[in-house]
This record gives sequence, structure tokens and C-alpha cells, in this order.
Amino acid sequence: FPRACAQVAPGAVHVPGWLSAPRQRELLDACRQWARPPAGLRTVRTPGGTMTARQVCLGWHWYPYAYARTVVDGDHSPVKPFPAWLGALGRSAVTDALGPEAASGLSYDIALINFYDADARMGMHRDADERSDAPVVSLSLGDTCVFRFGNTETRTKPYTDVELRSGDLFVFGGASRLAYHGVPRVRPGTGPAELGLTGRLNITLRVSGR
Ligand code: MD3
Ligand code: FE
Repeated sequence: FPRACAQVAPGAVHVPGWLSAPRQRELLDACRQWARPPAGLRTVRTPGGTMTARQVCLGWHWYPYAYARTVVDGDHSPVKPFPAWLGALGRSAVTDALGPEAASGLSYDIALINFYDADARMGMHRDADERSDAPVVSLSLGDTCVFRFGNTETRTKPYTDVELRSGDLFVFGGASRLAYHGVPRVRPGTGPAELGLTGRLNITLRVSGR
């Protein structure tokens, strides 16, 4: 691997500190704009109630458990566009984590941005609503969280807990693409002070396959 990477499971690669401080700042500023209405930040109501992070979507709107071009469970506005620069960021993330072969031909068209306050959680789940097996790119900003990476069979053990910090990249491809995962806790007040973010943001980039 070209950087200080750790392969947590086959196809699951963690690159701590991948985003420089200026890149973190740019991404946070963009997230603050995207969070504004219309089609802004909303609370996602999953049937089990295990997702207490709030979310804003670009390109395609996710609602439990499907994608649409309008905000189905909110203000019914058209979803905000997915910017080309975010797609380029996704390809460069996959190049660094998995190599240029894995990145060639990838065309990201969805971003899901999750905002976690101190009490927010994400229960164990699989991301199976995309019609593509392209790797998912995850970028973290602000407070550190405990990320739980499980297995493809059950939402319980065996799993590996990893701390995700501001600026970290995680890429989930291959055999890890359909693994169960979740965020059992956030560590309040652990983010870089100069970022000025209370809480945690996670940006995932995906290929819709549509
Ligand atoms: C493994 N987000 O948006 S990021 C999600 O921190 C999601 O907000 C968490 O789970 C968060 O669906 C975890 C890490 C992550 C994201 C997508 C994955 C891990 C994944 C897709 C497949 C396998
Ligand atoms: Fe997920």
C-alpha cells in the first residue's frame, strides 16, 4: 500500500490522516452549505430506530431502504447535485487505498453525509441499496468515533472496532462491500479545535448503478 494503510479485512482499507487540514476545512465548509434547506439535513427514521445521525444526500436521496431523485421523507425537493470534484476525490481515494486498477472507470454519483452529535449512533447494518459493487469511500471529520466492522453473515460477533479520526479515509471494496458495520459511539470533544466542528461528520461516496 502506498501510504500508512491498514487492511482491516479483505478489501477494507483504513488510511489515517488522508485529508490534510486545508482539505478537511474545504470539505466541512461544503458540508455546511449542503446541509441548508431545501433538501438539507434531515433525521432519517429507520424502522428499528437505530440511526440517530442526521443526513443530507447529494446526487441520489437515500431513505429507508431505497434511492430517489427527490427528498421522499422530507421537504420533497429535488436532491442537490453531486459535484464533479467530489467524484475526483473518490477516485483518488480508491487509487491510494486499493490501487489504480480498482479506481479505473469508477464514476461516483452519490454522497451521503451523516452528522453525529455526542449521542448519535448508527446500528449494525449492510449497505445493499446500490446496484453496483463499486467500493464505498468514507471520509471522517471532527470528533473521533468507534467504528465497528463486522462480518457478512450476522450483525453480531465477530467484529473489529476501529477508531475513525478527523481526516481518515476508509475504503470498502471487494469482500467487505456487503459486511455489517455501524458506529456504536462518538467521543465528544476529540476533534481538531481549529476545525470548529462540534460533533462528527462522515461523508460516503457511492456508485448508484443507475
Ligand atoms: C462498510 N456510515 O453511511 S462509515 C453509512 O460513520 C455508514 O457514518 C458510517 O455506515 C458513518 O452507511 C460508517 C464506514 C462505512 C461506510 C459504508 C460502508 C463502512 C462501510 C459500506 C460497506 C461496508
Ligand atoms: Fe453503512
